Amino acid sequence: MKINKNKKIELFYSMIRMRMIEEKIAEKYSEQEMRCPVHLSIGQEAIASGICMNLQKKDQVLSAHRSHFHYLAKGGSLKKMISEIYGKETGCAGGKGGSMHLIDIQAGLIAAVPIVGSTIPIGVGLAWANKLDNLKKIVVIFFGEGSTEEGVFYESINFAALHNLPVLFVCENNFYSVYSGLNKRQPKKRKLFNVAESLGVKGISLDGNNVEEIYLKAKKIIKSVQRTNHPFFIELSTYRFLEHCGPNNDDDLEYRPTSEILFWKKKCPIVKYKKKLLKEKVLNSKKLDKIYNEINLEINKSFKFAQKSKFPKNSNLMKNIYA
Ligand SMILES: Cc1ncc(C[n+]2csc(CCOP(=O)(O)OP(=O)(O)O)c2C)c(N)n1
Ligand SMILES: [Mg+2]
Repeated sequence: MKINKNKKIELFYSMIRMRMIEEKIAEKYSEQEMRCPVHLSIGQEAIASGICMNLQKKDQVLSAHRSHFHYLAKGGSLKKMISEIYGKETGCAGGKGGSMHLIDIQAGLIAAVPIVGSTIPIGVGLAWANKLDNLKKIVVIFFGEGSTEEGVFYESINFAALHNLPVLFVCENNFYSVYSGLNKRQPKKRKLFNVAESLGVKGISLDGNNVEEIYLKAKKIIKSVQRTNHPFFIELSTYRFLEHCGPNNDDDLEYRPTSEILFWKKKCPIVKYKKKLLKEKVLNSKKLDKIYNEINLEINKSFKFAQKSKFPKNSNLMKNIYA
């Protein structure tokens, strides 16, 4: 299957926009106006873009602590996201959640929860409810490979297989859980998608930095999940470029070998794709400048909007609490 020129530009635009947004968050974080922790996904853009480009508005997404890209790629509002990070009432969670608790039902981001693994059963439950109600929606659960070390992961995969639920598990394998490498946590030869398969959910592993491959493969998989109501598991290898939590580079801490960092920087999903599109003449420097300017304008407007917005009222403190 081929991707047309407009879709290629859309994929590139979505990735570079997400990166520029997080670069701005990183730049402004030291101003101490964003008072929540931020887990930036720079380096992992291709996954959110490639998968979500295949979703419809009615489809539902869940995420974890590293959630900005999932919200943006699902069509969330940049103004609402930045406002949420600034703790303002105009934020998507009314300013009470911050970066790790993005939620926007209209946009289809049903929950982002930083308890590792916790949104996996929520997503499976949602898919079950959708199936019982005969709603033709797909649920996509994004999680890091660290989540596969939580017991609830196994229970959820089993349940999705048992009840044939329309859910897509998307495991972003960036090989680290905070400072612990996967090679210190799991046996060397294990493939995470094999674990899902052993429990009855079909899976594949993909290069998480190749946006076109992700987009095309996910298109087929999502169609098949919709048609058959069978769950599917995609494992994508990728790398986060910045520290686990915060706006900085932490290469000096040496928990990740320099050769490994260099290897993955060379595989940057955006640099690689830009080169490809320039070569194919889908992009040129004039078009690129137009894209950068447009995105910069949007970002600056959104930050201004967030900074000008009000903090939530004290009287709202106990509202929307589940009890
Ligand atoms: C149940 C639980 N245990 C530990 C933590 C602390 N913690 C926060 S993020 C994180 C790493 C998770 O790694 P992974 O799932 O691979 O996601 P990544 O940060 O690599 O995107 C940990 C251990 C937590 N939030 N929840
Ligand atoms: Mg990880």
